[in-house]
Amino acid sequence: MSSEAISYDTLIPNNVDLSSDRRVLKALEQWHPKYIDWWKTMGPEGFQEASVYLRTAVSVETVGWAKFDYVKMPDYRWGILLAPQEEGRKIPFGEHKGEDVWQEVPGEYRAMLRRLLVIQGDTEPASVEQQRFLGATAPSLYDLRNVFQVNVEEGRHLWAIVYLLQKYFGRDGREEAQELLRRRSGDPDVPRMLGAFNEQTPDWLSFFMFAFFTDRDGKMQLESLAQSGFDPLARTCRFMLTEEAHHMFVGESGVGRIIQRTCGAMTDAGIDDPFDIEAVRQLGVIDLPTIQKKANLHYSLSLDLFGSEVSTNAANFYNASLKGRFKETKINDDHKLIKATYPVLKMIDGKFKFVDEPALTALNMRLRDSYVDDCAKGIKRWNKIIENKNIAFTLSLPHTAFNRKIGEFSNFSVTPVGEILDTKQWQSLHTDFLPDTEDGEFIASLMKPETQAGKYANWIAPPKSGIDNREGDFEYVRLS
Ligand code: BYC
Ligand code: FE
Ligand code: FE
Repeated sequence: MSSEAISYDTLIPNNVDLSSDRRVLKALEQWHPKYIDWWKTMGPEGFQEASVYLRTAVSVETVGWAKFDYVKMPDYRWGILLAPQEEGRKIPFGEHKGEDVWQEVPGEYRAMLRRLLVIQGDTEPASVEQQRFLGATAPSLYDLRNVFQVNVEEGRHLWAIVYLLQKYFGRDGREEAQELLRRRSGDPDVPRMLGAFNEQTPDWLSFFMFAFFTDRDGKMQLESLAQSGFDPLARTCRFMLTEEAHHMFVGESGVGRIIQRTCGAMTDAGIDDPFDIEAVRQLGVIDLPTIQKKANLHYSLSLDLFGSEVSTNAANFYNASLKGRFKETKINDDHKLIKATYPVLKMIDGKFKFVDEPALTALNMRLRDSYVDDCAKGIKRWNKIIENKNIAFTLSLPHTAFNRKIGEFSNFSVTPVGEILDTKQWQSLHTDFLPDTEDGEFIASLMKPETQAGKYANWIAPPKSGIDNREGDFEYVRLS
């Protein structure tokens, strides 16, 4: 079977010829009901019977890969879809650079690869768990549909990883697949693996910020894994990235629409001081300084997802040709990093300094730098919206040392502009930088569901255009 055709002859749509791979098909079929169980208990609360206008992948070609239709989420056709195999692909980096890519897992890298897969896989269901209560307060049917689309796709990403685990790791893989359904976001006994995935997503502003900042870590990590010498992983990630683009869109446009509405309401009311928080909140919209605080929070949590700036794990992943750099094949160097160095920001004698480290151990720092650049572009577009309304306010990314729990800066208290504070100063000032209880309560007070087609809650502007080119009053979710 060609890798383009998606087969629907088993319960699990796929382009990996599952019907002739009985062992893996059986393992997946046994896992399926457990997944559905998990989805029904930990997935979107209260909307399992609703008909949602979702897109389902029907091809892995870049054009026309999706079809839109009403689906009840538990009936979504979560499939196993790998991007087409590239003829003659060679390993692009690391010790095995130039060799043919692997179609099986090299024994010496089995443990390392399994670890990478499990960490990646763990984030997917975690985000669904974090978002499970948002349906009750959606600002429109359009937004409701979008969060559900993101959720089913994160579910599919879990399937993607579980397939790799079950196909290439036998019994251990099956055990890991079970564990992926057992851990729970925020549960102190069985938490998810990475910090940001145990945080709450209490409101829609947080959701959009998460989709902008945290899904973007997903994009960067998937880009790095898409370079992998282990070809099935590379191909899986390449297809996941096509879905990730929509998650970025939901995040960026969601925050953008909130900013637009806030600025519009301020202009209409003749308020030109963005720091007159009380006056702005009276309008039933979210003031810009609070939006900045939420950005500070989600950005700093997401920076932690890159791990320590200097990491031997990262060097090992790269040397093993398992995890490359962002746009690896476009970089002009030896792709082995034998003698190369890379500047790493550190705190030395109370001051920030760049220190050259071996480029191999500095790979997390490098990926984080690429991430920061990518985030900055989105911030610029948000600022354009504010500028167009002539409001004197600029959103910005906080200093990379701000509010960190992992890496070089985890023991320091640093403000968004990079001033170093002592613990006492931080205690009295941190609510200036991060959302506090009062901010949370105010935002929560706005979170009332809007379920009439074509209507939007007061605190968010309608989107520029509909999903799948649908008109403004299209019923994206049919509630039952
Ligand atoms: N929280 O050398 P270090 C996505 C652990 S998001 C808790 O500093 P390393 C998505 C680390 O595991 C993308 N623990 O870091 C987004 C290690 O533990 P062990 C997910 C952390 O290993 C939205 C120890 O600390 N994919 O797809 O170089 C919605 C020392 O580690 C954290 C990946 O992350 C943390 N933040 O890099 C849905 C790709 N950071 O081994 C989905 C795969 C580090 O000592 N993962 N630790 O027990 C990796 O490449 C790496 O594991 C990391 C960490 C980049 C995460
Ligand atoms: Fe994902
Ligand atoms: Fe995502």
